[in-house]
Amino acid sequence: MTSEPVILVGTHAGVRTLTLNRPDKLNAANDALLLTLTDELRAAEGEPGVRVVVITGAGRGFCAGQDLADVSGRDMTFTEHLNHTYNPLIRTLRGLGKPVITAVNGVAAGAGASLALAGDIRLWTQSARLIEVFSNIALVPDSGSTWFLPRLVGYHRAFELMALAERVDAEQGRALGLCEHVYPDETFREDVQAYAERLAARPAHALKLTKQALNAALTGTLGEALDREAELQQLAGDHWEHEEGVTAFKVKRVPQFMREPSASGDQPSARER
Ligand code: T3D
Repeated sequence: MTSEPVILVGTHAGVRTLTLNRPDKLNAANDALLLTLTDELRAAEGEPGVRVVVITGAGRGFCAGQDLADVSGRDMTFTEHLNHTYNPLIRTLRGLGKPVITAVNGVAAGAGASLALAGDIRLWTQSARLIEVFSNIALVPDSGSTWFLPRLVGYHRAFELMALAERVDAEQGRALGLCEHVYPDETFREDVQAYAERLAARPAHALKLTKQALNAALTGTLGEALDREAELQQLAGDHWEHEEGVTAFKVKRVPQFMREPSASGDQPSARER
Protein backbone atom coordinates (compact mmCIF):
# COMPACT_ATOMS: atom_id res chain seq x y z
CA MET A 1 0.00 0.00 0.00
CA THR A 2 1.44 3.40 -0.97
CA SER A 3 0.77 6.29 1.40
CA GLU A 4 -0.42 9.69 0.18
CA PRO A 5 2.30 12.34 -0.25
CA VAL A 6 2.17 14.90 2.58
CA ILE A 7 2.86 17.72 0.09
CA LEU A 8 1.30 17.82 -3.37
CA VAL A 9 3.37 19.68 -5.95
CA GLY A 10 2.01 21.27 -9.11
CA THR A 11 3.26 23.93 -11.51
CA HIS A 12 1.28 26.03 -13.97
CA ALA A 13 2.30 29.21 -15.80
CA GLY A 14 5.33 29.85 -13.58
CA VAL A 15 3.37 29.24 -10.37
CA ARG A 16 4.49 26.36 -8.13
CA THR A 17 1.67 25.27 -5.84
CA LEU A 18 2.56 23.29 -2.71
CA THR A 19 -0.51 21.77 -1.08
CA LEU A 20 -0.37 20.50 2.51
CA ASN A 21 -2.03 17.13 2.19
CA ARG A 22 -3.31 15.71 5.46
CA PRO A 23 -6.93 16.80 5.06
CA ASP A 24 -8.36 14.38 7.66
CA LYS A 25 -6.44 16.31 10.32
CA LEU A 26 -6.94 19.76 8.80
CA ASN A 27 -3.35 19.43 7.55
CA ALA A 28 -1.91 19.31 11.06
CA ALA A 29 1.85 19.21 10.68
CA ASN A 30 3.97 16.17 11.33
CA ASP A 31 7.71 16.15 10.77
CA ALA A 32 7.41 14.68 7.28
CA LEU A 33 5.11 17.51 6.21
CA LEU A 34 7.34 20.22 7.68
CA LEU A 35 10.61 18.84 6.31
CA THR A 36 9.14 18.10 2.88
CA LEU A 37 7.60 21.57 2.65
CA THR A 38 10.97 23.14 3.47
CA ASP A 39 12.70 20.94 0.89
CA GLU A 40 10.11 21.88 -1.74
CA LEU A 41 10.62 25.59 -1.08
CA ARG A 42 14.37 25.13 -1.52
CA ALA A 43 13.77 23.17 -4.73
CA ALA A 44 11.53 25.97 -6.07
CA GLU A 45 14.32 28.46 -5.43
CA GLY A 46 16.58 26.56 -7.81
CA GLU A 47 14.11 26.29 -10.69
CA PRO A 48 14.20 29.29 -13.05
CA GLY A 49 10.78 28.42 -14.48
CA VAL A 50 9.17 28.84 -11.04
CA ARG A 51 8.50 32.53 -10.43
CA VAL A 52 5.96 32.41 -7.59
CA VAL A 53 5.22 29.81 -4.91
CA VAL A 54 1.76 29.23 -3.44
CA ILE A 55 1.27 27.32 -0.19
CA THR A 56 -2.26 26.08 0.46
CA GLY A 57 -4.10 23.21 2.11
CA ALA A 58 -6.10 20.23 0.88
CA GLY A 59 -9.67 19.88 2.12
CA ARG A 60 -11.39 22.31 4.47
CA GLY A 61 -8.36 23.37 6.51
CA PHE A 62 -5.17 25.30 5.79
CA CYS A 63 -3.09 23.95 8.69
CA ALA A 64 -4.12 23.12 12.28
CA GLY A 65 -0.57 23.50 13.60
CA GLN A 66 1.46 20.78 15.21
CA ASP A 67 -0.08 17.30 14.93
CA LEU A 68 -0.79 16.71 18.59
CA ALA A 69 -0.91 12.95 18.06
CA ASP A 70 2.71 13.07 17.00
CA VAL A 71 4.21 14.67 20.10
CA SER A 72 4.17 12.00 22.80
CA GLY A 73 7.16 9.69 22.66
CA ARG A 74 9.13 12.19 20.58
CA ASP A 75 12.86 11.95 21.21
CA MET A 76 13.46 15.71 20.92
CA THR A 77 12.91 18.60 23.31
CA PHE A 78 10.54 21.35 22.20
CA THR A 79 13.52 23.59 21.48
CA GLU A 80 15.23 20.91 19.41
CA HIS A 81 12.03 20.19 17.54
CA LEU A 82 11.38 23.82 16.66
CA ASN A 83 14.98 24.25 15.52
CA HIS A 84 14.73 21.06 13.45
CA THR A 85 11.38 21.67 11.74
CA TYR A 86 9.36 24.90 12.06
CA ASN A 87 12.20 27.41 12.30
CA PRO A 88 14.01 26.28 9.11
CA LEU A 89 10.66 26.33 7.33
CA ILE A 90 9.83 29.91 8.29
CA ARG A 91 13.39 31.09 7.64
CA THR A 92 13.41 29.42 4.22
CA LEU A 93 10.06 30.94 3.29
CA ARG A 94 11.00 34.48 4.27
CA GLY A 95 14.49 34.16 2.79
CA LEU A 96 13.28 32.69 -0.51
CA GLY A 97 14.24 34.82 -3.49
CA LYS A 98 10.74 34.43 -4.95
CA PRO A 99 7.36 35.67 -3.73
CA VAL A 100 5.46 33.18 -1.56
CA ILE A 101 1.68 33.41 -1.36
CA THR A 102 -0.03 31.73 1.56
CA ALA A 103 -3.48 30.82 0.24
CA VAL A 104 -5.46 30.24 3.42
CA ASN A 105 -8.31 27.99 2.34
CA GLY A 106 -9.70 27.26 5.82
CA VAL A 107 -8.67 27.23 9.44
CA ALA A 108 -5.09 28.24 10.26
CA ALA A 109 -4.27 27.45 13.88
CA GLY A 110 -1.13 27.45 16.02
CA ALA A 111 1.96 27.09 13.88
CA GLY A 112 -0.46 26.96 10.94
CA ALA A 113 -1.42 30.56 11.80
CA SER A 114 2.26 31.48 11.87
CA LEU A 115 2.73 29.89 8.45
CA ALA A 116 -0.29 31.78 7.12
CA LEU A 117 1.15 35.09 8.36
CA ALA A 118 4.63 34.36 7.01
CA GLY A 119 3.60 34.65 3.35
CA ASP A 120 4.73 37.68 1.33
CA ILE A 121 1.13 37.88 0.12
CA ARG A 122 -1.72 36.39 2.17
CA LEU A 123 -4.93 35.46 0.35
CA TRP A 124 -7.86 34.12 2.35
CA THR A 125 -11.04 32.40 1.40
CA GLN A 126 -14.28 33.68 2.92
CA SER A 127 -14.40 30.76 5.35
CA ALA A 128 -10.78 31.12 6.51
CA ARG A 129 -10.14 31.47 10.24
CA LEU A 130 -6.92 32.28 12.05
CA ILE A 131 -6.46 31.21 15.66
CA GLU A 132 -3.39 31.76 17.82
CA VAL A 133 -4.47 28.58 19.54
CA PHE A 134 -1.26 27.91 21.50
CA SER A 135 -2.56 29.08 24.89
CA ASN A 136 -5.40 26.53 24.69
CA ILE A 137 -2.72 23.91 25.27
CA ALA A 138 -0.65 26.21 27.48
CA LEU A 139 2.14 26.73 24.97
CA VAL A 140 3.84 29.89 23.76
CA PRO A 141 3.16 31.14 20.20
CA ASP A 142 5.99 29.96 17.96
CA SER A 143 7.07 29.66 14.32
CA GLY A 144 7.26 33.43 14.08
CA SER A 145 3.84 34.42 15.42
CA THR A 146 5.36 36.62 18.16
CA TRP A 147 7.26 38.48 15.43
CA PHE A 148 4.58 38.73 12.74
CA LEU A 149 1.44 39.46 14.71
CA PRO A 150 2.47 42.50 16.83
CA ARG A 151 3.95 44.09 13.69
CA LEU A 152 0.56 43.74 12.03
CA VAL A 153 -1.87 44.55 14.83
CA GLY A 154 0.23 46.09 17.62
CA TYR A 155 1.31 44.61 20.92
CA HIS A 156 -1.99 44.80 22.78
CA ARG A 157 -4.25 43.24 20.14
CA ALA A 158 -1.62 40.55 19.54
CA PHE A 159 -1.48 39.74 23.22
CA GLU A 160 -5.27 39.54 23.45
CA LEU A 161 -5.53 37.25 20.40
CA MET A 162 -2.84 35.01 21.85
CA ALA A 163 -4.07 35.02 25.45
CA LEU A 164 -7.72 34.29 24.60
CA ALA A 165 -7.06 32.20 21.46
CA GLU A 166 -9.79 34.22 19.74
CA ARG A 167 -10.87 33.20 16.25
CA VAL A 168 -10.26 35.85 13.58
CA ASP A 169 -12.63 35.44 10.66
CA ALA A 170 -11.99 36.65 7.11
CA GLU A 171 -13.70 40.01 7.55
CA GLN A 172 -11.75 40.73 10.75
CA GLY A 173 -8.57 39.36 9.18
CA ARG A 174 -8.79 41.82 6.35
CA ALA A 175 -9.60 44.71 8.68
CA LEU A 176 -6.64 43.81 10.90
CA GLY A 177 -4.25 43.51 7.95
CA LEU A 178 -3.71 39.77 8.33
CA CYS A 179 -4.47 39.23 4.65
CA GLU A 180 -4.38 41.26 1.46
CA HIS A 181 -7.51 39.88 -0.19
CA VAL A 182 -10.49 37.65 0.60
CA TYR A 183 -12.10 35.60 -2.17
CA PRO A 184 -15.29 33.51 -2.30
CA ASP A 185 -14.85 29.84 -1.35
CA GLU A 186 -16.31 28.69 -4.68
CA THR A 187 -13.70 30.44 -6.85
CA PHE A 188 -10.77 30.52 -4.41
CA ARG A 189 -8.37 28.23 -6.29
CA GLU A 190 -8.90 30.07 -9.58
CA ASP A 191 -8.64 33.48 -7.90
CA VAL A 192 -5.36 32.49 -6.20
CA GLN A 193 -3.93 31.16 -9.47
CA ALA A 194 -4.94 34.33 -11.32
CA TYR A 195 -3.35 36.50 -8.63
CA ALA A 196 -0.18 34.37 -8.65
CA GLU A 197 0.09 34.63 -12.44
CA ARG A 198 -0.13 38.44 -12.18
CA LEU A 199 2.76 38.32 -9.73
CA ALA A 200 4.68 35.87 -11.95
CA ALA A 201 4.58 38.38 -14.81
CA ARG A 202 6.32 41.03 -12.68
CA PRO A 203 10.13 41.46 -12.79
CA ALA A 204 11.46 38.49 -10.79
CA HIS A 205 14.91 39.88 -10.04
CA ALA A 206 13.55 43.22 -8.85
CA LEU A 207 11.00 41.46 -6.61
CA LYS A 208 13.74 39.27 -5.13
CA LEU A 209 15.71 42.40 -4.18
CA THR A 210 12.56 44.13 -2.93
CA LYS A 211 11.78 41.19 -0.64
CA GLN A 212 15.36 41.23 0.63
CA ALA A 213 15.22 44.98 1.31
CA LEU A 214 11.85 44.87 3.08
CA ASN A 215 12.78 41.94 5.31
CA ALA A 216 16.01 43.59 6.36
CA ALA A 217 14.32 46.96 6.89
CA LEU A 218 11.85 45.43 9.35
CA THR A 219 14.62 45.11 11.93
CA GLY A 220 16.95 47.98 11.02
CA THR A 221 17.25 51.77 11.15
CA LEU A 222 16.27 54.26 8.44
CA GLY A 223 19.94 54.91 7.78
CA GLU A 224 20.60 51.23 7.19
CA ALA A 225 17.57 50.99 4.88
CA LEU A 226 18.76 53.96 2.82
CA ASP A 227 22.25 52.45 2.44
CA ARG A 228 20.79 49.05 1.49
CA GLU A 229 18.41 50.60 -1.05
CA ALA A 230 21.32 52.34 -2.72
CA GLU A 231 23.25 49.06 -3.01
CA LEU A 232 20.29 46.97 -4.20
CA GLN A 233 19.23 49.65 -6.67
CA GLN A 234 22.55 49.19 -8.44
CA LEU A 235 21.86 45.47 -8.79
CA ALA A 236 18.34 46.17 -10.08
CA GLY A 237 19.45 48.93 -12.42
CA ASP A 238 22.17 46.75 -13.96
CA HIS A 239 19.74 43.93 -14.70
CA TRP A 240 18.05 43.39 -18.08
CA GLU A 241 14.62 43.73 -16.46
CA HIS A 242 15.25 47.43 -15.85
CA GLU A 243 16.20 48.01 -19.46
CA GLU A 244 13.09 46.14 -20.58
CA GLY A 245 10.85 48.20 -18.28
CA VAL A 246 12.27 51.51 -19.46
CA THR A 247 12.17 50.52 -23.14
CA ALA A 248 8.57 49.35 -22.83
CA PHE A 249 7.60 52.64 -21.18
CA LYS A 250 9.22 54.69 -23.92
CA VAL A 251 7.59 52.82 -26.81
CA LYS A 252 4.27 52.56 -24.90
CA ARG A 253 4.00 48.77 -24.72
CA VAL A 254 3.58 46.28 -21.86
CA PRO A 255 6.97 45.15 -20.49
CA GLN A 256 7.79 41.46 -20.98
CA PHE A 257 9.50 40.25 -17.83
CA MET A 258 8.86 36.54 -18.38
CA ARG A 259 11.50 35.00 -20.60
CA GLU A 260 12.42 31.40 -21.28
CA PRO A 261 13.94 29.85 -18.11
CA SER A 262 17.36 29.65 -19.77
CA ALA A 263 17.34 33.40 -20.37
CA SER A 264 15.60 34.54 -17.17
CA GLY A 265 18.33 33.98 -14.62
CA ASP A 266 20.24 36.68 -12.86
CA GLN A 267 22.36 37.57 -15.86
CA PRO A 268 23.52 41.17 -16.12
CA SER A 269 22.18 43.63 -18.62
CA ALA A 270 23.83 44.22 -21.99
CA ARG A 271 24.76 47.72 -20.82
CA GLU A 272 26.65 46.48 -17.80
CA ARG A 273 28.85 49.15 -16.24
O1 T3D B 1 5.69 20.42 19.17
C1 T3D B 1 6.38 21.44 19.10
O2 T3D B 1 7.51 21.45 18.61
C2 T3D B 1 5.78 22.73 19.56
C3 T3D B 1 5.11 23.35 18.39
C4 T3D B 1 3.86 23.75 18.48
C5 T3D B 1 3.21 24.35 17.32
C6 T3D B 1 1.71 24.31 17.41
O3 T3D B 1 1.13 24.45 16.39
S1 T3D B 1 0.94 24.12 18.92
C7 T3D B 1 -0.78 24.16 18.46
C8 T3D B 1 -1.27 22.82 17.96
N1 T3D B 1 -2.59 22.92 17.36
C9 T3D B 1 -3.71 22.94 18.07
O4 T3D B 1 -3.71 22.92 19.28
C10 T3D B 1 -5.01 22.99 17.29
C11 T3D B 1 -5.91 21.82 17.67
N2 T3D B 1 -7.10 21.85 16.85
C12 T3D B 1 -8.12 22.65 17.10
O5 T3D B 1 -8.14 23.44 18.00
C13 T3D B 1 -9.30 22.51 16.17
O6 T3D B 1 -9.21 21.29 15.50
C14 T3D B 1 -9.39 23.63 15.12
C15 T3D B 1 -9.79 24.95 15.82
C16 T3D B 1 -8.09 23.82 14.38
C17 T3D B 1 -10.49 23.30 14.08
O7 T3D B 1 -11.68 22.95 14.74
P1 T3D B 1 -12.85 22.21 13.94
O8 T3D B 1 -14.01 22.09 14.89
O9 T3D B 1 -13.10 22.92 12.66
O10 T3D B 1 -12.27 20.76 13.54
P2 T3D B 1 -12.05 19.49 14.49
O11 T3D B 1 -13.27 18.65 14.48
O12 T3D B 1 -11.54 19.93 15.81
O13 T3D B 1 -10.84 18.76 13.73
C18 T3D B 1 -11.09 17.92 12.61
C19 T3D B 1 -10.17 16.73 12.74
O14 T3D B 1 -8.82 17.18 12.71
C20 T3D B 1 -10.35 16.02 14.08
O15 T3D B 1 -10.12 14.64 13.86
P3 T3D B 1 -11.35 13.58 13.94
O16 T3D B 1 -11.98 13.75 15.28
O17 T3D B 1 -12.27 13.99 12.82
O18 T3D B 1 -10.70 12.26 13.72
C21 T3D B 1 -9.22 16.59 14.90
O19 T3D B 1 -8.81 15.74 15.95
C22 T3D B 1 -8.14 16.73 13.87
N3 T3D B 1 -7.16 17.76 14.27
C23 T3D B 1 -7.34 19.08 14.29
N4 T3D B 1 -6.25 19.70 14.72
C24 T3D B 1 -5.36 18.74 15.00
C25 T3D B 1 -5.93 17.49 14.72
N5 T3D B 1 -5.26 16.34 14.92
C26 T3D B 1 -3.99 16.42 15.41
N6 T3D B 1 -3.38 17.60 15.69
C27 T3D B 1 -4.02 18.76 15.50
N7 T3D B 1 -3.38 19.93 15.76
